[in-house]
Parts: sequence; structure tokens; C-alpha cells
Amino acid sequence: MQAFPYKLYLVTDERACLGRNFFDVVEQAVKGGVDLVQLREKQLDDAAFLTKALRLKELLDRYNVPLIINDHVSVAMQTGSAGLHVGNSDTAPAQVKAQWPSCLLGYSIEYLQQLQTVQAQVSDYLAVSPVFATGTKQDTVTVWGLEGIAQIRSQTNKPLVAIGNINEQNAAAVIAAGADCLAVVSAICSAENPAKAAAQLREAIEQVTK
Ligand code: TZP
Ligand code: MG
Repeated sequence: MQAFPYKLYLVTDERACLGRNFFDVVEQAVKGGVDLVQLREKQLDDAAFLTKALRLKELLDRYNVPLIINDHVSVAMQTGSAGLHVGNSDTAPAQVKAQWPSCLLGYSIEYLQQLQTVQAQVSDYLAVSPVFATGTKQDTVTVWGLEGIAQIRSQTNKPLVAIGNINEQNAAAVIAAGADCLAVVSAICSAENPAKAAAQLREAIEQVTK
């Protein structure tokens, strides 16, 4: 298996933050144990997205937590972010790597056939997307379930990031099924106490991995 040091991945959605300050929520999450953050704000225009990315990068640099940018290659490069996450309708992973070889690149797996493609092969991690049905992203293809994680795990050595309705209750089972890292939006962004929610998720992960 290729090395992947991250265990708890916060994917942002300001709309899930219950009206609280976005940067406060992210900072609390990091203090609680989030070790990787992706800026994913579908509602923002390009200028607002770039502004938010710059400010988020500054915050995360203080904690030594890498920033991944969703979809926007130029924003990721301009902000000096660690990497990029793309889906099937975004810039192809091979094209991203050609332009930016050191990019920490994530690619969402929505069909089993994608695993055998050059796009999956050049990516640094694969997102099992979604593991469970979620209100946060409804336009999905395959709801993988725990069996889907195990099936993907048996067919690739790439680090697997699981995403989709992951919470404190199912976190351990998702790791036990073969995921290396858990990605969440609402379990942290919408939690009453984001730091505590992150710490509890971390603890659930560590119970399986230690
Ligand atoms: N991709 C697949 S599911 C999802 C994304 C961005 C949303 C996950 O959100 P939540 O609130 O953790 O279910
Ligand atoms: Mg995308």
C-alpha cells in the first residue's frame, strides 16, 4: 500500500456550519484532530472561492495541516496548496499531474471500472464516494456501502478515503472495511462542538488502527 499519513479529512461546506464563522469551525476541527482539509464550496463564484482559499491556507499553515482544493486547479496552484481533489467531470488526473507533478491528488471513484484507468493510477488517493447516501451530496452514482469499500480495497493498493454520511457511530466499521482515512462534512461542520466531534471521530479511527 502506498503511504498515506492522514486519518481524518474535513471537507468544507459553509452551508453546513449552522451560521457560525467558517474559519472558527475549521480551526476547532483541526484542534480536535482533523489532519487534512479540502475546500469545497460549490455556492461560491471563482473570486470568492479564491479569497476563501487564501485565508484558509493561512489558517491551516499555522497548524501544519495541508489544504486540498476541490476542482479548481488554478486556485490550488495559486494558493500554494498541497493538492487537488477531482471527480469525473473535472480536469482529468493525468492532466493535473502533467501540469503539477507534486500535487497531492485525489480522485473520486463512482464506478468500479474507474479503478483500472490511468486516471486512478496517477492519483495519490481514491475517494470511495459515497459510502452511504447523504443529504450533503445527492447527485451520486454508486452508494458503495461497507461491501463496496472491501471490494475496492481488494482491487487497488491506493490509499482509500471514505466519504458520505460518516459519523461517530459508523466510523470504526468504515475503517475496518478497508478505508485508510475518513472524510466528513456534516459530522463536523454541523456538530454542536466541532472540536469534540473531530476528537470522537479520531478516537473511533484509532480504536481500529492501533
Ligand atoms: N462526496 C461524496 S459524499 C459527499 C461528497 C462531497 C458529501 C459528504 O458529506 P457528509 O455530510 O459527510 O455526508
Ligand atoms: Mg468535482
